[in-house]
Amino acid sequence: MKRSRLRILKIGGSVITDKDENAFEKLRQNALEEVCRAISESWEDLVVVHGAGSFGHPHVKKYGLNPLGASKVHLACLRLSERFCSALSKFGVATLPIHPLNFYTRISGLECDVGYIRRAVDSGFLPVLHGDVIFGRDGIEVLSGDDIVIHLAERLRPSSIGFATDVDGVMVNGKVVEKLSAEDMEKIGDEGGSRVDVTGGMLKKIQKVFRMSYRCEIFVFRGNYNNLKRFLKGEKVGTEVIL
Ligand code: IP8
Repeated sequence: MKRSRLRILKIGGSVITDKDENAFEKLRQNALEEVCRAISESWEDLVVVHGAGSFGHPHVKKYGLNPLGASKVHLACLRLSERFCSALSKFGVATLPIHPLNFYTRISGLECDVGYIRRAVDSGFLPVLHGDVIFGRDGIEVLSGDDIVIHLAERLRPSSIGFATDVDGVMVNGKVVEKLSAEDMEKIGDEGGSRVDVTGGMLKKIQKVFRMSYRCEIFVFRGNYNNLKRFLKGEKVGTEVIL
C-alpha cells in the first residue's frame, strides 16, 4: 500500500498543562500558544492527539469511573480540548475536535470510524483528538492519547509520528539518546511521566510503540516551538525510535 504524507502528532498533557501533584485544571498558557503557533505553520496532512494532563488524571483519581465520575472526567477533557482547539483556531487552523467518548469503544478491541478522520483531513480540517474515558467491555475505562496514536497509525499509515513531551527525548542509562531500539528497553528511564498519571509514563509509551504493527519514523522530543517545527518539516528531532 502507498505510504501517505500524513503525520500524527501527540502533544503530551505535561506540555500544555501543569501536572504537578496538586495541580487541577491548570493550563500552561504560554506553552499552549507556542505549540499552537508551531502547528499553525504546517498543519496540512496532520492529525493531532493531546493528553489530558491536569484536566483528566487528577479527576480519575478524585471522582473514579462510575457514571457520575466518568462524566466529570469527560467534561474536564472537553474543557481542555476546547482551550486547545480555540487557541489553534485563533492561529487560523481549521480544527475539528473529536471526542473519544462519542467516537471510540473498546468492546472486543479499540474501534472507531477511521474513515471519518481521513475524510476530515482530505477536506482541509485538522482533526484533534484527546485522552478521554470510553465504553469498554466491562464499563467505562480510560483511553490514553498514546493508544489513540498507535491505533490511528496502524490504520492511517502515516509517514511519521511525533510524541511531544516535557523531556528532551528517551533516557537510556540517564542520558537522552539519539536513537532507541528494542534492545535498549530494559535501560529506559521513566522520565516524562508524572505521579498524577493514571496511564503511565515514558516506559509505557515506548512499550506501546514497540508493540505497534506498523513501521514509520517515530520521534520523542521536547514539545517546544523549534522542535515542533523540525518535526513538522520532516527533520529528525529528539530521540528516534527504531522499530
Ligand atoms: O493523558 C488520559 O490520557 P493521556 C485520559 O493521553 C484521562 O494518557 C481521562 C486521564
